[in-house]
Amino acid sequence: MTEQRTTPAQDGSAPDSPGASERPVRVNAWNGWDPLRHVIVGRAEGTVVQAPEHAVRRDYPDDGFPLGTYGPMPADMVAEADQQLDDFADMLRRRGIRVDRPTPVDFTKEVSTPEWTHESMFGCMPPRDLLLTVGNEVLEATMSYRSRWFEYLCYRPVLQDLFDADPRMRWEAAPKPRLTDASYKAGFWDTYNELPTDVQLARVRDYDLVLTEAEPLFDAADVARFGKDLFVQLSFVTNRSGYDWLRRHFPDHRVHAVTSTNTHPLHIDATWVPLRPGLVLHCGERLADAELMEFFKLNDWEIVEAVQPASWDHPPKLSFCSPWLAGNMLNLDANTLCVEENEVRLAEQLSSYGFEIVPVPFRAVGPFGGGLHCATVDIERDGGLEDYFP
Ligand code: ABU
Repeated sequence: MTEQRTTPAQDGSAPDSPGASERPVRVNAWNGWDPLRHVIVGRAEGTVVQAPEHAVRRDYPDDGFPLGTYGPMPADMVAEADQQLDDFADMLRRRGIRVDRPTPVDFTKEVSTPEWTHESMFGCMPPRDLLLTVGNEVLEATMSYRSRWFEYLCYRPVLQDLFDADPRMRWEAAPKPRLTDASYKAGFWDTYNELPTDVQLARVRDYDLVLTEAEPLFDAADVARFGKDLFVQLSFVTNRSGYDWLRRHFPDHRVHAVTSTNTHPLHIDATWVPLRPGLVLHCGERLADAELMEFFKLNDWEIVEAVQPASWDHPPKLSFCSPWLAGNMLNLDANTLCVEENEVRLAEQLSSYGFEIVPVPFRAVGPFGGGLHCATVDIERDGGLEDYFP
């Protein structure tokens, strides 16, 4: 029998609406657009600019963290981001959506495995990087940064609750990676950013980036779910072996490896964004593979090129996301999209396709790793497994 959870939120925020808390917990999500019933929303609390590591280069000379330095994000930025995250969570609750939140740990702590030690963790944003829901399964991704190796701990209380409440839930974790020096190309970041764009793009196309193929590595946010088809972007955090692991792990799906003309590929969810059956948003600056475009066109999907983001001229401090984060939206259903409130042009563009737009103040969350899609993980959406590319 499915247990009912009716406990109010423990964090002072609004409790789940009566409708949400009376429904049995049910892990079920096959795509990004079916009606949303239950979601995880991340937290900014405790986030640090992580200690230097092979996988990633953080260099914010104008914002107090020049190359090689690390430490807690400024308290005012954390407070503003957490306010926006809490307000967003409350808005979702008011719409009858059940909301869970992660439990931060001390991210300033040194962490280690028997094979390495790292001076810091990172945070518990964005949850979309770590968790992938496919049907009744929630899969913990490998991740590829040492600073994010232990991030799963922040989500274990929520995952344990889901597991206890839904007897159908499959709780999976991809093989914990070793992340020894063998997983990274030595000196990659010493030269990559200075290379001409055409050389960078050739390396993206040939998948010659920072990760080696020593072991499977992927972030969940490199996977876009379109029912029976999963599109996995090869990126700075997802290697071919990670794609291959996903392909074998989901034998009943068609799992596709994709790249785009993005010199700094990091998560697919601002590049190739499912909107509803038959409609996908594409970041025109990052041209998708010809085969990917063809696959969608042959199946009569319309590919909409996103307008230039409003955040183009105002990159936030300490942010490692591009302005294309504008396209990182959350569907409440196939007709309703949460869009960052400043992205008015994008909202207008999507309204013209018939979407109801819910504007959400979220710019302060960007420096913590993402937009409205990154900051969430869908746990339950209505609907079942469909083939949109028959
Ligand atoms: N997951 C966020 C992607 C951000 C970007 O494409 O810039």
